Amino acid sequence: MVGPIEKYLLKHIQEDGAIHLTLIDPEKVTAASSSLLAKKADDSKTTAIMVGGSTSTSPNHLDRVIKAIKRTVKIPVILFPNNVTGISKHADAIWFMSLLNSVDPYFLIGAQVLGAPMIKKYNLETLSLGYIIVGEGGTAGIVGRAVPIPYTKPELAAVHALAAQYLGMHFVYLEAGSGATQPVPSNMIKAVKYAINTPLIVGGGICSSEQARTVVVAGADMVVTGNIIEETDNRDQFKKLVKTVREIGTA
Ligand code: 1GP
Repeated sequence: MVGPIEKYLLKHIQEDGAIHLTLIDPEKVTAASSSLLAKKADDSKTTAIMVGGSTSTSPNHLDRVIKAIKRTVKIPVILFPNNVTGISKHADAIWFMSLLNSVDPYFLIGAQVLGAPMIKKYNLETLSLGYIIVGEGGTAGIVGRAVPIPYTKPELAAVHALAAQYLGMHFVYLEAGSGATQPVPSNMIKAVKYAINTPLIVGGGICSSEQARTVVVAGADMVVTGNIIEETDNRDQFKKLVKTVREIGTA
């Protein structure tokens, strides 16, 4: 079944060719500062806000952050959980994700089993997602006990993504890790895009409009950025990046 937030994302991908999502890490913000970031993201015409971080552990703080964002903007707020503590009843939806290249069953299915009853209780819309960590992998790779797929092995990323699709997952996410020194390279994005027909999300280390352009041209349907919006001296750069995603998507 496809819920309203999934329909919203698919509609915007169809209309704009590619969309931008803003990631806010609850660990790096207060409720007040998350509201300012959300306003900046919304003003820049990002399509939705994701909330989550690899080392975030306080459900109370997460609730406060999401409530502050929801009071400020109307665009959807989607949870991007690192664990069962990443669930909040105040969000509009949750990436219900499995870290496909983790060696730890907890991140493949354990956390999902523990979190499922709470998600049902809160009536949160689930967006099923195959999450694949590549390249440096960053903190997400370490915390999630992943064996990151090297950038030199695009075909391995492609078969992970294909397996996700065959398992019925509706989205695939290629994650380079927040703050990665090199975003996911074009040849890996192309190989994955060629293998699947579900929407492809790409994130990690994208901090310029040129880099955003490269990942959209290679085939990303959704571009996620986190760090760039927090760099206050880069207000215009963020706006330009979001605009580039849409412009290249429709080109
Ligand atoms: C991390 O892909 C996201 O999950 C965002 O990464 O913070 O490097 O933009 P950045």
